[in-house]
Amino acid sequence: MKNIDSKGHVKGESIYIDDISTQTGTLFGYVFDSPIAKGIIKNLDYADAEQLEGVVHIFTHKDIPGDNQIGAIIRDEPLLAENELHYIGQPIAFIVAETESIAKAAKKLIKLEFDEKPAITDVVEAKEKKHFIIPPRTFKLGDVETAFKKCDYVFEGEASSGGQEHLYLETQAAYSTPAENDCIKISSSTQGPASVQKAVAEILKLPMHKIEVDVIRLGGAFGGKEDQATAWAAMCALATYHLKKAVKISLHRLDDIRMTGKRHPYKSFFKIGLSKDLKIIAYEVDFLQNAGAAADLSPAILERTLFHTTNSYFVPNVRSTAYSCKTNLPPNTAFRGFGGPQAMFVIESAIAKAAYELNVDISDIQKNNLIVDNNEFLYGQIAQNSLALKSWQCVENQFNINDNFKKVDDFNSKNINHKKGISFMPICFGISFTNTPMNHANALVHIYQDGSIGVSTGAIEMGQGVNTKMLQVAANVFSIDKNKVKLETTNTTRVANSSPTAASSTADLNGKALLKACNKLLIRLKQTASEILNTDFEKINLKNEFAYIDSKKSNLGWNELVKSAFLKRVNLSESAYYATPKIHFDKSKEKGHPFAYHVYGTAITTVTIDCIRGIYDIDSVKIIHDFGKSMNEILDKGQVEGAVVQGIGWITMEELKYDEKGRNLSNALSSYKIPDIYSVPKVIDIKPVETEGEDMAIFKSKAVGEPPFMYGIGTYFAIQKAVKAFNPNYKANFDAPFTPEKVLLGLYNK
Ligand code: LUZ
Ligand code: MOS
Repeated sequence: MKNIDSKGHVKGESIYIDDISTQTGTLFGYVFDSPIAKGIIKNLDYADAEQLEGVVHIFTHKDIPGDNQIGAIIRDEPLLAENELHYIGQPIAFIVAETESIAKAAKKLIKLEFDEKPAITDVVEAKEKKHFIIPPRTFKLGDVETAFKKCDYVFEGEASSGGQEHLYLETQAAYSTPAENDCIKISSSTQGPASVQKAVAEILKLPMHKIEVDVIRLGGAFGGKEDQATAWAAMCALATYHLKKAVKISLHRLDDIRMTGKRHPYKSFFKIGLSKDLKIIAYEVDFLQNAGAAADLSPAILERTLFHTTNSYFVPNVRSTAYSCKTNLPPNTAFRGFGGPQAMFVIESAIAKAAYELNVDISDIQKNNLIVDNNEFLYGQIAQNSLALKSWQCVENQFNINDNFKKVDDFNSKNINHKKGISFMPICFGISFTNTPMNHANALVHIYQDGSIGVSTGAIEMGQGVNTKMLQVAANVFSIDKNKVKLETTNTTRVANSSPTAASSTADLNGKALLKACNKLLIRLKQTASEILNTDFEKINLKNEFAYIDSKKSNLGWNELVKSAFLKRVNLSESAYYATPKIHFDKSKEKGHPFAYHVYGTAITTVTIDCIRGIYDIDSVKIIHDFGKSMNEILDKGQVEGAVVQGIGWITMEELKYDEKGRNLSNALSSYKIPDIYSVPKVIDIKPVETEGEDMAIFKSKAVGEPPFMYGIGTYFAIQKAVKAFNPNYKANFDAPFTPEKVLLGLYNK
């Protein structure tokens, strides 16, 4: 089944925040933000700005009736700055005017006097000064000290990975409208409507029931709207609260890039120990996470980094420590993979380093250490149904791996100015929010008397097709045509206290809740049918919009059945709650069983580099991916393709640069390059690994949003091997993104 939104998207009829018809008298907001990365506000003078014709009001922290706070995990982030400034782009005032251009003009009239202080942008400096968001955390398995002494080989090194701009097509946006009795309705481009509702209620000192948050769909998010949609919604709501007027904001791209946080850059230090037969015996790593100026989701992201320390490998002795370093950059935030990719890049770097030193192929070490059933992850969970080795073997067989390696060698022996490289990238990603209490969802189903159905869940449609999957669940349970089911907007008055659409878990959690609600209704409808058809309940089945007695079709159709149930006063509405069973985690021991299951897969990537220019082409990425039993192959393949390209962008070309004053030098699409049609792999071949599926996944169809992002990491090592093929003196370092400039330097370093 195709994405139910595809027609609307193609015709331009799908509605995003900026497409919502505005009320008469709607006002427009514009943010006045910090021009410096660190300092103290001495004076804020907005008298002239407020005089400008068409300016309605300029809001500062003084206008906030409740807590000036949007920090969800740690209360360390004011909505509007009070005295201190912590990053360039930090909101200070919210200008509300009759038009956006007036608000923009007013911004230029605001005078800010400040005392500028030296900014910290570097994690090593932040760590030395002990500028931490939370105290460091350590996960341990076995005994690394003793184990390192027994290793035949020990290698140390460092690895860095860069940040990443989300570049969702729809920028951050919100539209708030007044309702009676001081209530406010907000349309927000958020992954987490319940968190927006809670934050706004606290800021306005109102009970949550006075704030309604509604989401039709997002134009992409990738994690960038898990936490960071809140500020804009809160500013609009603050203005609506005071002015009793509708207020809208839709960030301009450059403002969005400047003001919002991104993927966390990491700098990491590793030590890896192996035995003669290339078993990894011990692994030790320190992760330095660049959190930016406030906590945001950094502690949770740090935690996922720790969980993914050893990727899809079993290492019996591990010590992994992670530091969340506070710097003067915009608070970094969730981004597809959520700290997992950063961890996985480091162990892949450690393995590559060992392989280069030992003069073996990287894959000789990788394949030899894949996690198998009953191995223990460093956080205590035992591997079950591991597909690490199986997906690896499938890649070898289905894509003729020996042939591929040979072709690369042949090419390299025949060509001087072009070299090829090939790499394996296995992945293993844990599915569930690492914060156990977040693993729950609600669904609400109405069957209308004409047989049509309306479904509400806590899931946010952001292009990934979750609404299509939800529709499939309902249509499947009742065995009715898909056109009979409609997905309603995601709204806090229909589905309350939802977790954000994140952690790849949304189809699982909301799908399971929806399945439960539909099954409860199904029982009532079968009961009704058995009464009408005068037969036992157990004999009734609903199939293709008809009631069946055992396998014999009756003439009781779906519409008639629903109508009869309605007249018999059977309740045709139902809600249900689902909470992932079995998972738990004890933070005092850093042990538990945090994930419902893991998603596995293996990719092989082949690249060709141009040894004169340093530029490169990605010839192919061939993947065996663990979909479980996919409930929608079109959507799932689309997720894998998009994730691979986004992962390659992160590891190769997307280079965020800040100067020492904390200014983003890559603040536009002219200076920040994301993959386009010319730079994507020429071939992306995706095949499923054969498996029974996973009971904890909806219809055994595994979570797909984030895991394939990490296939992109393989490109780094394919390029590196190509550089090595050209320059025998190349000193491999692990400093992503591997831009053409760095390739060129690598090709000619001595
Ligand atoms: N968000 C979150 C996430 O709050 N917790 C998680 O574990 C997570 N994992 C991936 C992406 N978003
Ligand atoms: Mo996410 S990084 O699943 O919002």
